[in-house]
Amino acid sequence: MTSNRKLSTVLLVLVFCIGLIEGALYLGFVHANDCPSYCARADVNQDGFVNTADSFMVSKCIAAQCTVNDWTARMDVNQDGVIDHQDVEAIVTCIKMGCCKPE
Ligand SMILES: [Ca+2]
Ligand SMILES: [Ca+2]
Repeated sequence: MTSNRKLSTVLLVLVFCIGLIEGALYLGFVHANDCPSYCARADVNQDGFVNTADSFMVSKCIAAQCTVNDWTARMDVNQDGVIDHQDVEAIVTCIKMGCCKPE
Protein backbone atom coordinates (compact mmCIF):
# COMPACT_ATOMS: atom_id res chain seq x y z
CA MET A 1 0.00 0.00 0.00
CA THR A 2 2.77 2.45 1.00
CA SER A 3 4.75 1.84 -2.19
CA ASN A 4 1.57 2.29 -4.25
CA ARG A 5 1.05 5.62 -2.54
CA LYS A 6 4.64 6.67 -3.24
CA LEU A 7 4.22 5.61 -6.87
CA SER A 8 1.02 7.62 -7.14
CA THR A 9 2.78 10.69 -5.73
CA VAL A 10 5.68 10.30 -8.16
CA LEU A 11 3.27 9.91 -11.07
CA LEU A 12 1.27 12.94 -9.98
CA VAL A 13 4.44 15.06 -9.84
CA LEU A 14 5.41 13.74 -13.27
CA VAL A 15 2.00 14.66 -14.71
CA PHE A 16 2.31 18.11 -13.12
CA CYS A 17 5.73 18.59 -14.75
CA ILE A 18 4.28 17.62 -18.13
CA GLY A 19 1.64 20.31 -17.62
CA LEU A 20 4.43 22.86 -17.08
CA ILE A 21 6.23 21.68 -20.20
CA GLU A 22 3.03 21.91 -22.23
CA GLY A 23 2.62 25.46 -20.98
CA ALA A 24 6.20 26.29 -22.02
CA LEU A 25 5.59 24.73 -25.43
CA TYR A 26 2.43 26.70 -25.87
CA LEU A 27 4.27 29.92 -25.06
CA GLY A 28 7.01 29.01 -27.53
CA PHE A 29 9.83 28.55 -25.01
CA VAL A 30 10.64 25.07 -26.30
CA HIS A 31 11.32 24.37 -29.95
CA ALA A 32 11.00 21.22 -32.03
CA ASN A 33 14.14 19.18 -32.52
CA ASP A 34 14.99 15.82 -34.05
CA CYS A 35 12.23 13.65 -32.68
CA PRO A 36 12.80 10.10 -31.38
CA SER A 37 10.93 7.49 -33.42
CA TYR A 38 8.79 6.47 -30.42
CA CYS A 39 7.10 9.88 -30.54
CA ALA A 40 5.03 8.52 -33.41
CA ARG A 41 3.50 6.12 -30.84
CA ALA A 42 3.18 8.61 -27.97
CA ASP A 43 -0.47 9.43 -28.71
CA VAL A 44 -1.58 6.54 -26.51
CA ASN A 45 -5.28 7.41 -26.39
CA GLN A 46 -5.27 8.24 -30.13
CA ASP A 47 -7.02 11.58 -29.83
CA GLY A 48 -4.59 13.32 -32.17
CA PHE A 49 -2.56 15.04 -29.43
CA VAL A 50 0.31 13.96 -27.21
CA ASN A 51 -0.22 15.47 -23.80
CA THR A 52 -0.88 14.77 -20.12
CA ALA A 53 -3.91 12.62 -20.98
CA ASP A 54 -1.56 10.11 -22.64
CA SER A 55 0.95 10.06 -19.79
CA PHE A 56 -1.91 9.80 -17.28
CA MET A 57 -3.30 6.78 -19.13
CA VAL A 58 0.09 5.04 -18.95
CA SER A 59 0.50 6.09 -15.28
CA LYS A 60 -2.85 4.52 -14.42
CA CYS A 61 -1.80 1.35 -16.21
CA ILE A 62 1.47 1.27 -14.21
CA ALA A 63 -0.43 1.81 -10.93
CA ALA A 64 -2.71 -1.09 -11.86
CA GLN A 65 0.42 -3.19 -12.58
CA CYS A 66 -0.80 -3.96 -16.08
CA THR A 67 1.19 -6.06 -18.51
CA VAL A 68 1.58 -5.76 -22.28
CA ASN A 69 -1.30 -7.43 -24.13
CA ASP A 70 -3.54 -6.62 -27.12
CA TRP A 71 -5.36 -3.95 -25.09
CA THR A 72 -2.35 -2.27 -23.52
CA ALA A 73 0.25 -2.63 -26.31
CA ARG A 74 -0.11 1.04 -27.25
CA MET A 75 1.07 2.04 -23.76
CA ASP A 76 4.45 0.38 -24.32
CA VAL A 77 5.60 3.55 -26.07
CA ASN A 78 9.29 2.59 -26.22
CA GLN A 79 8.40 -1.01 -27.19
CA ASP A 80 10.70 -2.71 -24.69
CA GLY A 81 8.03 -5.24 -23.67
CA VAL A 82 7.08 -3.65 -20.34
CA ILE A 83 4.86 -0.74 -19.38
CA ASP A 84 6.75 1.33 -16.84
CA HIS A 85 7.99 4.82 -15.94
CA GLN A 86 10.23 4.81 -19.02
CA ASP A 87 7.13 4.93 -21.21
CA VAL A 88 5.83 7.93 -19.25
CA GLU A 89 9.27 9.53 -19.61
CA ALA A 90 9.21 8.82 -23.35
CA ILE A 91 5.93 10.74 -23.64
CA VAL A 92 7.40 13.59 -21.55
CA THR A 93 10.46 13.68 -23.83
CA CYS A 94 8.26 13.92 -26.93
CA ILE A 95 6.30 16.79 -25.39
CA LYS A 96 9.49 18.50 -24.15
CA MET A 97 11.15 18.27 -27.57
CA GLY A 98 8.11 19.75 -29.24
CA CYS A 99 7.54 16.58 -31.24
CA CYS A 100 3.83 16.69 -30.65
CA LYS A 101 1.09 19.24 -30.95
CA PRO A 102 0.17 20.63 -27.53
CA GLU A 103 -3.57 20.81 -26.94
CA1 LIG B 1 -3.44 11.62 -26.95
CA1 LIG C 1 8.02 0.22 -22.35
